[in-house]
Formats: sequence, C-alpha cells, structure tokens
Amino acid sequence: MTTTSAGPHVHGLGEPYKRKEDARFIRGKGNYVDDIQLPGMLYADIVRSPYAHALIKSIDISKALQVPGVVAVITGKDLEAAGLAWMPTLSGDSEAVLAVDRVLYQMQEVAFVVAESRYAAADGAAAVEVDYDPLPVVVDPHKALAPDAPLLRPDKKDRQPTNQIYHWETGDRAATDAAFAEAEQNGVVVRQDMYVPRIHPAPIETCGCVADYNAATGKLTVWMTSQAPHAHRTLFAIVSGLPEHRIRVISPDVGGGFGNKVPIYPGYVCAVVAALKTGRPVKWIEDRTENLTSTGFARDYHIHAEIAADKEGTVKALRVYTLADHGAFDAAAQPTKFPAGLFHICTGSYDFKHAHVAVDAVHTNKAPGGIAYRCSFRVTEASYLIERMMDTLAREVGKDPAEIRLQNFIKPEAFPYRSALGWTYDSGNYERALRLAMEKIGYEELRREQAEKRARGELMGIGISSFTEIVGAGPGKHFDIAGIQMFDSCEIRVHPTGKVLARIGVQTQGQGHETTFAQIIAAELGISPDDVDVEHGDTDTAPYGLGTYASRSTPVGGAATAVAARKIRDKARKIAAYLLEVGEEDLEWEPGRFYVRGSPSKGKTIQEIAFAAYTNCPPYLEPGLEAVNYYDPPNLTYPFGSYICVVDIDRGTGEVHIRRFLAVDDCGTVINPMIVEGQIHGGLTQGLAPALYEQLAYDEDGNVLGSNFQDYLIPTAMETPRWETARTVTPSPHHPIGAKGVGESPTVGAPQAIANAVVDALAHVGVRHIDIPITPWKVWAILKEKGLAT
Ligand code: MCN
Ligand code: CUM
Repeated sequence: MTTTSAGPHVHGLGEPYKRKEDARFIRGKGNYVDDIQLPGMLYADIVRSPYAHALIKSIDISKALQVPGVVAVITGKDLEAAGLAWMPTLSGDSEAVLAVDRVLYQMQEVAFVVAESRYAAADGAAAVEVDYDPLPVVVDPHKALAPDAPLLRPDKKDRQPTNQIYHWETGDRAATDAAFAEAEQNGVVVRQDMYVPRIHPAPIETCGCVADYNAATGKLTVWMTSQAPHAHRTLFAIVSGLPEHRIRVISPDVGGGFGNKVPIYPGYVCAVVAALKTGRPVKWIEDRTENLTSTGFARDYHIHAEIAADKEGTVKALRVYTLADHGAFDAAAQPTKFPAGLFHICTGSYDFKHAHVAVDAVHTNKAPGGIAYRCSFRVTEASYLIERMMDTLAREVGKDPAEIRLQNFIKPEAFPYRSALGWTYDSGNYERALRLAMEKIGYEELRREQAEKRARGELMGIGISSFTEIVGAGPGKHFDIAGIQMFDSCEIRVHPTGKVLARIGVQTQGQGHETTFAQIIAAELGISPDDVDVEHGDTDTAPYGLGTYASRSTPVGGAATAVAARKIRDKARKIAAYLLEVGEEDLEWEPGRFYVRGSPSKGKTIQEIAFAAYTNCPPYLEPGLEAVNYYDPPNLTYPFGSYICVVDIDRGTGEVHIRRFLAVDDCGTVINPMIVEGQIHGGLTQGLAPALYEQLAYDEDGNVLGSNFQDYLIPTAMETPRWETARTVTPSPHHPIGAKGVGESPTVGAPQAIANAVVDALAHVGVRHIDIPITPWKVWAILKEKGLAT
C-alpha cells in the first residue's frame, strides 16, 4: 500500500496513550454514587443480625420511628406483603431481601431505616429492637453435609432436602480412573489437599445506590455501583414488575469493582422500595464493615487434587474433587450453565489426556457470594491447584519445576487445542513465555545461589507459575446470565465535523475503557483518540451489554467496537467513491483517508467523508454516519503467562520476603501497553494478597473475624514488592484485532508462584504444601517442627 501524506499521528493499537479519565480523577472531579445529591433525598441504614443463625421472634420498630428525623422503617414482613421479601440470585437461588423469620449469617439484613440524614438513619437503626432465638451454627462445609447437621434452608426443603446445593462433575471418569490405575502400577501418582480460603474484593468504594421514583412519569432512576447496568435493569424489571423502559440504571464512576459489584444486594432493592413508599429519593451507601461482611466474597474452595503420570513425569490424567462453601444463599455471580464457574480449566497449560472434576457445593452460616476478586469465574482456584500440583509432581520424580513444565506444556503447534475437559484453547506459546521469564530472571544462576545458601543454612526459594487463563464469555449459546446471552455491544456516531461519540455496553470500574476503546476506534478510522468520546453506564443511552467482569470487555466489547468501526469505514468507502467519482474497488485505505489507487493525491479524509454524509450524501445511501454492533464471540480467549518469584525466609520470624517477582504475560495484541502494565501491577498485588495476607475467617459461632482493615490485612505499598514485567504476543486468531483479556490474569497467576517459592525454600526438609495465606506464624511453626527456627 502506498501512502502519500504523513497523515495524522493516530494513537492506535500498541500506544501508551495517557488515560483520558485521569483528567477528572486526578483533579478530584470523578462522579461517584455518593456524590449524587437530589432535592429531598433521604438516607438509609440497615439493621443487621449479630447472630450467624437464629430465629427472629419479633421486631419492634416503634422506638425507631420516634427517633427525630426517621421517616420510615421497612421490615421483611412489609416486603413479604408486597411480594418482595425474596429475590432471585444470579445462581438461581432465592435470597432474603430482609430476613423474615430467621437469619442465616452474621450481618444479614433485617430492617431498613430511612431518615432525613445519615446520622438519624443510624440512630433509627440502633433503636430497632429485634428478639432473636439463636440456633446451632454451621461454619465448616464438611459438617454441613453431616446427617445431623441443622438444615439451613428450610425455605427450599422441597427441592433441596439437605445443605447440599449441587453436585456437579465433568470429564471422563472411567478413562481417568483407568489412567490412575495404570499409573499406580507403572508410573507415579501425586495427591494433595489444599484450601483456597475465603477472601473479599474490598474495593475502595463500597457498594451503594440512590433510588429516585418519579410518580408523575412513572420512571425509576437508580444510580448504583454496578458492573452490569443493563443486566441489573432487566432483573429489576423482572423482580419489581415495573416496565423496563421506565427503569434507568446509571452506573457513574465506579471506585473499583473486582467482582464485588456484579450481584444485586438487598440494599439496592430496599432503597427502591423505600423510594416508592416515601415518594422521595433514597440514598444507601455501605460502610466498610458492611461491605466486608455482607457482600460478595470469593473462593472458599476445599480442593483435593491428584495427578497420574509416568515415571518420567509426563502427565496422563488429572482428578479433582472440591467442596465449595457458598454461604447461606447461592449467590455466585457466574454464567447460568456453569455452577462451578470455569473451574474446569484446571488442566491448565499441560497436555492431559484425561481429566475428571467433581464439585459439591454446600450452604453454611456465612455471607453469600463466591465469584469475585479478579477470579475469571473460579480460574484463580483452578490455576492455583494445577500449578501447585505440577510442583508436587516435579518433587516426586526428582525434576526441576521448570523442566516438568517444559516437558508437559501443550505445544504451540497443537492450537487450537481441545482440553480433556472440553475447552478449545484459541492460541498459545507457553514454552516461549517460560523461557523468556527464566532468561530475564536468570533462573540457572538463581538455582546455583539457592544451592549455596542451602549449604549455609539459609532459606531461599524459587517458584514458577505457568498459567492459562480463560476470558471473554460468550459465546452466547453457552454463556448467559439469568438467560441473557453474553454478547456485547458498541454504537458509534460520527458527527458532521468528524468527531466521534461511541457508546459501549461494558462498564469500566477503573480499567480505562474511555481510553482503550477510543484507541480501537482511532486505529480503525485513522483519527486521534482525542476525537473519540466513549460513554457507558447509562442504560437509557448505552446499547444493551452484559457489563464488565471476567475480563470480558476487550474480548467481547472490544470486538464489537472494532466491528462497528469497520462498518463505519465500509460506509465511508461508499461515500468516498461517490465523491471521487470512482468505483469502491478503486479505492485504497490508509489510516484516516481513502484515495484513488494509482492517484494518491486524489483522496478524501474521514472527516471530509463524515461531512459529506450529512451534506452531500449519495442519493442511494441513508444520510448520516453511524453504526452499531452486537458481538457474540465464536470462542473465549486464552491469555497466559509465566511468573517466577524468588523468596527469602527469615528463620527467626518465619517471615517471607519476596526478593524478586517477574511476570511475563501474553494477552495477544496489546491496545494500550501502559494500561495493561497498570492492570498487571494491580492484579499481581491482588495475587500477593491471598498468598501472604488476606483471609476472611470465621470463628465457630459464625462471627466474622475480618470485618475491618485492621483484622483483614490488605497489602499496602510497604508490603508490595517491585514488580518486573515482560511480554510475549500471541494474538487471538478469532478476535477482530487479535486481543485477549488481561485484567484478571495476574491475580489468577500470582498466588501459586509465591506459594511454590515458599514450598521450594523448604522442600529439602520434606515440606510439600502450605495453605495460603502463608503467614509468618505458619512458616515459623514449620521451621520449629523441622528444627530450623533460630
Ligand atoms: N487491554 C489492552 N490490551 C489487551 C487487553 C486489555 O489494552 N490486549 C486493556 C483494556 O482495553 C482495558 C483493560 O486493559 O482498558 C482491561 O481489559 P480486560 O482485560 O478486557 O478486562 P475488563 O476491562 O473486562 O476488566 C475486568 C477485569 C476484572 S473482571 C476485574 S475483577 C478487575 C480488573 O478488570 N477489576 C478492576 N481490573 C480492575 N482494575 C481496576 N482499576 N479496577 C477494578 O475494579
Ligand atoms: Cu471474578 S471478579 Mo471480575 O470478574 O469482576
């Protein structure tokens, strides 16, 4: 292709274009839900249960109603009368909006108080008198399955007579068992129990909403912290019976989501009910403790994993059994057909011929949730187990963890690769990523140093994680949420002067979509991203989309955006041909311009064409220059990476010091390397957190032990090491621009690199596994037992 003019510099794909949204954020001009102020607005507070399991004998609201400023108190009985005491969860369970006759976890919602001020609402909530009759508490999911366990959900005993929510399994059990029988005879079998503890996403901004019902127009507007505004609108319509076109959900700036803002919480529903009841706007915003104790948690998987291999360590089969603790209601936010999310990506980067996975999920007296915290729908648990198991196998056959991986990787020429559990990996080159990581960190040298230190009694460990991610749900025929297929969308309007407004169905919570989606359009149309404004988060204006979670925005919404931009370009070509009086096939495209083949000086810029679309449009075309695309992807994308972590262990305190951490990521074509780098730094820190610090623990009575940031330890800059990053690029063959998602990869990949490094430091004294979080106390206890503590 010949080009004649230098043309505008397009900050298209691969450019570290500065985030457009930061202009408002660094000036303190972001607009969050709690910034919304409406005339006559009321404020809410929630009365919550101090017990993990109890009958409610009575609720007395009379004193609360006398508190100055209190306007109304709503209880479960009020909601029951309106048919709203229960709401459907995203996993097909029903969840109490406000408890009616029993509470099932500490901090469960019991009454909703609205008042003229936030303070009056809190005073009102304190004045509500609830008489509880405590019941036996189940916190251990193993005990939930015992025959004498109290039935936690009598409300659904007809369809679920025990505490077991589901049994789910996939893979070929017979072939897997046969491979294990063979390995018992002529190969090796390794087994490990591991617990991936309950953690909480803990975004900076807690959840909340402002509900405003206009009785004159019949329109309900809800500003809410939502990762999926359209899906939430549809669910509101279904649950409330209000017509969907009279519901407007606006998700303004969101201060971090991490999966915490996918579910619908009782507070949202109560705020809507209170707005309808009082005729005034109602604001409900959680405090930190409410967020940590009652909203969507993550993980809580008790895993037993086994690998069958030959004597050389070539893997044959993987067998996994998991007990999943879902808490009091099954409110995991995941695609309908996948009760354990995408956990069956657990064969990871390795060429297993056979696999079988079974999951039993149970109720306990804990808060509901399960899918959150940069998890890609349970891929964190899957990746953790396989990467820990590959290290266990390496020890068993006496090989280096790097060698065992290189030996068992799915080979680059095997893609598209169909896994034993039925996924079709789109593309990958695992060996290249691991070799790059080993070279950059100086792997051989580190192993030599480790041997020397070990001889001196010093504890140093090196851990590898070569993970495979799976992100970008749909395809719609397999992936839906409450029946709504998981496509996504983009609508582009090119104004007469060539400036662009694009609206997308995904919803940023800090990922920078206003920048990267503008770059996709910039690259396709050859204009500056500065000339493209991207809007999202208002269901009255944005096209229908399923929202942002599971790193699906780039794979699905990004694809819709590229395709919509290509539709614009196709129409622009027709207009250019008319203006230049040539056939369409005589035109060449260069970024920003069509020109006549062989006469490069004869051309029309995209801006000239846009103007003509409104002023001089060919008579056989509709005027204007707009396009919409609803994109249903043909497959998911499979980003991957190889991480290497180096730790030193203090023999006096058991403290783990991360000396180096190198992350090689591959997310296909990179749109904005600076934003991707930011995603990786944030994601790695959220991988470090569960590895060494975070756990949402409960005592035997079901009291939450991590209800604030003193008890629930989130790493700060002080605890976070300097992340080293590098990249390989293996484009997705089915995505219009070859991009894969990246937002969750580092959180999926990092914890086991750290855990493997700590176990590696202690492997010579026989340590094979330590459950995360690997606290100084746990390590010190091992040092003491092994006679290594100083
Ligand atoms: N990107 C890119 N090139 C690629 C892939 C991605 O430039 N090849 C850019 C994207 O265009 C986007 C960002 O990186 O601006 C992340 O893209 P993607 O991987 O598609 O993930 P999503 O945008 O769908 O974000 C969701 C993901 C999830 S599920 C969680 S949880 C999480 C995460 O993003 N929550 C976050 N990162 C977060 N980052 C912030 N700041 N806040 C959160 O709440
Ligand atoms: Cu699983 S946390 Mo993200 O998918 O919003």
